[in-house]
Amino acid sequence: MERELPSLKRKDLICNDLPLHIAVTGESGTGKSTFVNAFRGIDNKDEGAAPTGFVETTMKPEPYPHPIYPNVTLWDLPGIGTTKFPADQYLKYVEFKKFDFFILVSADRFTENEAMLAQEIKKMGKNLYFVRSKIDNNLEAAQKSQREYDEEKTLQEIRENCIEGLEKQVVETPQVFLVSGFDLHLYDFPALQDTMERELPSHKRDVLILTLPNVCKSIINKKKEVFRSQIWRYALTSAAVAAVPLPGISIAADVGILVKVLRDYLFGFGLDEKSLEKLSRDTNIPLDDIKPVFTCICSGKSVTNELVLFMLQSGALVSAALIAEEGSRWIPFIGIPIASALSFTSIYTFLRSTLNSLSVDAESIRTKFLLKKALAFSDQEQ
Ligand SMILES: Nc1nc2c(ncn2[C@@H]2O[C@H](COP(=O)(O)OP(=O)(O)OP(=O)(O)O)[C@@H](O)[C@H]2O)c(=O)[nH]1
Ligand SMILES: [Mg+2]
Repeated sequence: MERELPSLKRKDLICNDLPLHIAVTGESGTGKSTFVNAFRGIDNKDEGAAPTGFVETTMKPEPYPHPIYPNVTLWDLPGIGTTKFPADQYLKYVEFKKFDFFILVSADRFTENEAMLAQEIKKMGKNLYFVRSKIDNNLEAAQKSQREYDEEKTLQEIRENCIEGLEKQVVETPQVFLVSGFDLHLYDFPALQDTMERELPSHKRDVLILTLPNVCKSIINKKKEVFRSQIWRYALTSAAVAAVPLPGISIAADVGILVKVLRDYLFGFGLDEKSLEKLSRDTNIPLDDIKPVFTCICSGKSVTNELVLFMLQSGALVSAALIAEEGSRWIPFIGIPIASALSFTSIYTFLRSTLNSLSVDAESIRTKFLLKKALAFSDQEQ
């Protein structure tokens, strides 16, 4: 009779499927939809993008799930001025309870209505971050009009101006972040990421971290830590399978687990085929020039059973452990615990070293291609 494998459920493999709802609100034309798209790592022109432009006004709350982590939803909300509701009714209308936090986008000073909304959101016990959008436009204008242009000074002036305006409208310690929806790498988006993550309850923090775009080194490191903290689960699942005394089954199941985990890593670090094609399009750098920077065999590839087996065989330490595991399961009584321990160790070692290489590759992409593109963009503006 055929023995069944211990079944691998989705929850064993993906540990971050708690729901996270992020509300993005602000007046018409301020760049909400552009921000929602950029946050989800997609362009305004891409399929599934929130519609943007001068005529596409956000009239009702519209959910946009993250393309890789569908448990994370960005909500594109109509501005409080568009609905003409007072702050408390507006929050009821958008069903504020379901949101984990709010982002209020403005392309200029924050209005009185928005300040009242901020107070109401605070009263409801939710966090709110002010995003001052279209900063690229302001810098371009400042450059044209100032004799001694200083980018940092200009940014600081805009920041202080927004904060002062909000404080005058009795918003206590407002957190204002200057952002360009066209290039999240620049200005205050990395600081916004850090603040959102720090202020979320701990059980949702990992969910947000994995969703955030790889715009700074600290996010790549945090993603690595989240993934690393999950490795023991996969290794334990593998050890449970290794306890099944049938030759070949343990390796087959390990490979099945590893394919799924490595795909998750590639998506998280933006090293999957689709993300790299997009990077190539955005930067005008051919894929053949991007791929040589990779240190990990699976970066930029479609992860298959064959690829994982190849990677396992290439890692001498891991493959020796796997061969020993297959042999040891035939030693009566103590054989199965030995096989389980080996399986745990081999999977643990394999995933840790692959994760390290993938995080190195993600950082290479960021510094060699994304930052260069951002710098070229700001050079062009100067
Ligand atoms: N320069 C610049 N333009 C931006 C930025 N964000 C948005 N835009 C442009 O501003 C216009 C409005 O952007 P949307 O994202 O549609 O704004 P919205 O707040 O969703 O607008 P409604 O849905 O009408 O309320 C579009 O033409 C965008 O391309 C930005 O950061 N910089
Ligand atoms: Mg919109």
